[in-house]
Amino acid sequence: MHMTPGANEEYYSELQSTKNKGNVEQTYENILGEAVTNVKVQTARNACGHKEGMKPRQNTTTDTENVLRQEIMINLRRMKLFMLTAITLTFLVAVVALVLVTMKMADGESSAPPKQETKVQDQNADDCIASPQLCDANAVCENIAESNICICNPGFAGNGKICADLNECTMNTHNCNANNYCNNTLGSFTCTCKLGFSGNGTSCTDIDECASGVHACHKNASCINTEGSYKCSCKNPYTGDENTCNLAAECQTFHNLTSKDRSETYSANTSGCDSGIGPGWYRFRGAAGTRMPTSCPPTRRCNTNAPGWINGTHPAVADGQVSKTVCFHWENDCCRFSTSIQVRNCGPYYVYFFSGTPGSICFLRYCGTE
Ligand SMILES: [Ca+2]
Repeated sequence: MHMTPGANEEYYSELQSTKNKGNVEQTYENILGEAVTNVKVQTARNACGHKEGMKPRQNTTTDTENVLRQEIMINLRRMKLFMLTAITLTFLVAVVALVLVTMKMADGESSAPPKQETKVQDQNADDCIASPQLCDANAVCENIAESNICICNPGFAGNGKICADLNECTMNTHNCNANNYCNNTLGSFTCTCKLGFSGNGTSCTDIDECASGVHACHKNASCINTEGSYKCSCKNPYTGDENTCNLAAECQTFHNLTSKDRSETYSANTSGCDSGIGPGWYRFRGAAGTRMPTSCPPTRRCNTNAPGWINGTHPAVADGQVSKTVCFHWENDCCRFSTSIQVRNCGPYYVYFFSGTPGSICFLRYCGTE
């Protein structure tokens, strides 16, 4: 290529126009080499012109070449700086793009439709927390697949939105034992020892009111402990209830048999007859003795033919009113006749309930003895 020194600007423009192309540095080298060559050619031509009479311009050519070289080098440095800047910017842009892509992907993952279960759970969790009124106050809100549900607390029953207390006592689902009272409470129940039992509610034992002396039995009554309570039983010969025990009526009201001829030792006459005695309670007193004999007396005693005696023993006070057999001795038979009577031991004495004699025949009599 033939170039004049003034054509350097064109090459410089060409250089500028090609700086955006690939292999810029090589291009510059090529341009630089070509420019130098052109300068050398021009210098040679100037030399020829010198030969042709023109004054040679050796120093000027060298200066121009140096200026051009320096300018090209400056531009080359600028180009390198530009390239470095471009590469740096490209790298930064790439990094920023990568960050944005990463953030986008992360955001995409979080915003992408999650698994159904997770979504439901999150939504449900929000519902349970954000809207606790969805469930009854006595229910819990739980997350399950598809939707949240309300479950009544133990001790309650219902659909979760409305929960009603269960009465364990009436439903008989409590665990109170037979000695406990079941007390229904909201959502539960308690056990309380029944009256007559002591304990902590779950273990209750009977109180022995008789042994502890907390009973209310009468002084003439016996205290009998029972499971959960106690009973009072009037001591014989007392009768009544647990609060009042009085002497048995037959011990208070009776007929007195006091004649001497009623004694089993009496044998003067035999005309006595008790076919019409009673009915009523009788007590032997005075000359008649204190009670009936319990062994077979001889016949014709007690002012009668067949004297009556008790075949057996007298009752104790504690025995109360008892039935006894009275035998009448006749014709060598100690119990030729017999009848049943009532006897009570009144403590200091006995009373007997007589009502005639067997067959209402004569002559039979109830006899006394000491
Ligand atoms: Ca008791």
